[in-house]
Amino acid sequence: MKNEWKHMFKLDPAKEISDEQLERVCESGTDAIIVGGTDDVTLDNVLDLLSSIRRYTVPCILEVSNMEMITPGFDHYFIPMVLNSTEKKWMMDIQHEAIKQYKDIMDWNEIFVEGYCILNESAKAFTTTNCTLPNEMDVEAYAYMVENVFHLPIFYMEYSGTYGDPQLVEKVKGQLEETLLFYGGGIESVEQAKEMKQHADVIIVGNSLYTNFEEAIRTVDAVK
Ligand code: 1GP
Repeated sequence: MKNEWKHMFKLDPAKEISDEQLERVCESGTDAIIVGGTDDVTLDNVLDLLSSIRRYTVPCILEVSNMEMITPGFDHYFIPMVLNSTEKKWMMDIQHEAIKQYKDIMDWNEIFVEGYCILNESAKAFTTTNCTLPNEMDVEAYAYMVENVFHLPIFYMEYSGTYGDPQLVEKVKGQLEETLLFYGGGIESVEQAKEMKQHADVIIVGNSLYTNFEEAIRTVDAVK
């Protein structure tokens, strides 16, 4: 696991970004670009975005949210297991199906499984995967399980679309020794980036690239 990672941008293949902005994202000094989203993600728009990012040297990661978007050519693949989904499908069955289809070509040096905890009830991913909102003790116990039961490399606190609770991020970090803590959601300023990075190993900045580009770019230097 790359524990020198500190900052990543997440680009949504279904959203527009200009060539000039993409260049600045890729040359920003971020540790990697994650390609991922919930709605309207297709193989075509994933391949378009991948080929644009590939003009630069920044590592590129595919976060797999449906089977149709899987393609070779990325440096790494993140596979989420949604811990607080009420449906086994999102924790186990899709991954099981993917292994059946692709295990002969899967390179486990490139693949990282994420224990995913979705903490914003309004996030599209929360409703799509039929999540329930965990309380603080639940989240801490999920983190503990990800490290000690499942031995996964990443625990991802996903607040997508809203800024989360830094005190909870701090408590969750206290549960983890080996597993890396990823925080994503609502980071729109240098101050927020710094606040979450105090506790999380890696912060992920997504939506603010599409709403306040200049400030989003500044989050890289804020945490490096
Ligand atoms: C989304 O965690 C990322 O999957 C980042 O969240 O889009 O709210 O920045 P935002």
